[in-house]
Amino acid sequence: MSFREFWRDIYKNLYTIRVFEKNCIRLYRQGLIVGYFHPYLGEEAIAVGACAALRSDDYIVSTHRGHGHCIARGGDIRKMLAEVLAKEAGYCYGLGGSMHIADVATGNIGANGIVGGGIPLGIGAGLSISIRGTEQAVVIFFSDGASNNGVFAESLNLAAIWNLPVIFMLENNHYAVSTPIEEASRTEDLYKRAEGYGVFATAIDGNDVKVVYEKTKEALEVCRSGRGPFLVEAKTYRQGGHHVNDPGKYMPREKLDYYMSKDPVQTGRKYLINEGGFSEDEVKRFETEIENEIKEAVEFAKNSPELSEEKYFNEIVI
Ligand SMILES: Cc1ncc(C[n+]2csc(CCOP(=O)(O)OP(=O)(O)O)c2C)c(N)n1
Ligand SMILES: [Mg+2]
Repeated sequence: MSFREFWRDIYKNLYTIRVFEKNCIRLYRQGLIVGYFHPYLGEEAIAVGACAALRSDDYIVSTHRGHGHCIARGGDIRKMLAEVLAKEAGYCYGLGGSMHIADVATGNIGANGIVGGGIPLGIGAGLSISIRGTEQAVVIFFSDGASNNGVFAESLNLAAIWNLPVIFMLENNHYAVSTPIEEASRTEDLYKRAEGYGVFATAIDGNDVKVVYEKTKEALEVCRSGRGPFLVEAKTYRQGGHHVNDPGKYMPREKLDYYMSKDPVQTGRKYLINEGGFSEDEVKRFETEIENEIKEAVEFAKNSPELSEEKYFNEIVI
């Protein structure tokens, strides 16, 4: 793959996530999305960088903030939007919504409404790989709040003693809802927790897609050679509140400004130009193409039917 193609794919995913989330926020405001909706705005580089390093037969485990992971792994935008809008054409016939999208075709074990609940699922996938003796790997995405859950410690230890090919991708966005990390942990450097379990660990700039890609590649080599697991703490920040109805007023302006100045999509855009050789005009055309693709998917989802009662009772419940 040429540099041009590589950066094209990377930017396509970064920009798709950005536009997807903004469209969904608009749909939510129009009253077309029910339930919770947790935007991935500001964290795009982690999903995109990590997934770009993976093989097609690897697995990922997602979270309640999961659209970015699903898109970066090659999920179907139409099926995602239909799911979010509770339509039959969605990943789960519209019965799961935003927080329950899984995609077997792309090795996406699934989003999860239970904070920390995905971590042991990733350990199970890692154990399965180890028993089958393949060179696959798993990336478990989770955030700082989940790392204060007991299941994180147990999972880390099991992965360590079983040498599982698992990357713990800790998306440290510094908040669990409105609780800042400094109130929930004595150290803000959460990667240090892994060292106590004998697990390789490091912290990186989670807003720089190139850094995330390169570190994930390195961690994957460790995992595939039987020396895993590996914990990567990707430092980042939400560009907004915890969910779509949270204005996030408690987030300090200067910290938000700092992370906004390191916007992951803008950073990726610079790489596309400087390393991918795209001209400004080409990028703009590319962005319009992506926007149109999402607009078309939104229309598809809006015009799709809801799950019928007949299908529900005759094919799904039974
Ligand atoms: C076991 C459990 N406890 C509490 C909640 C309510 N809840 C939903 S999201 C969230 C915060 C999670 O924070 P973090 O793991 O840092 O993820 P982030 O939202 O930052 O991506 C909480 C407490 C839940 N869904 N599951
Ligand atoms: Mg968090």
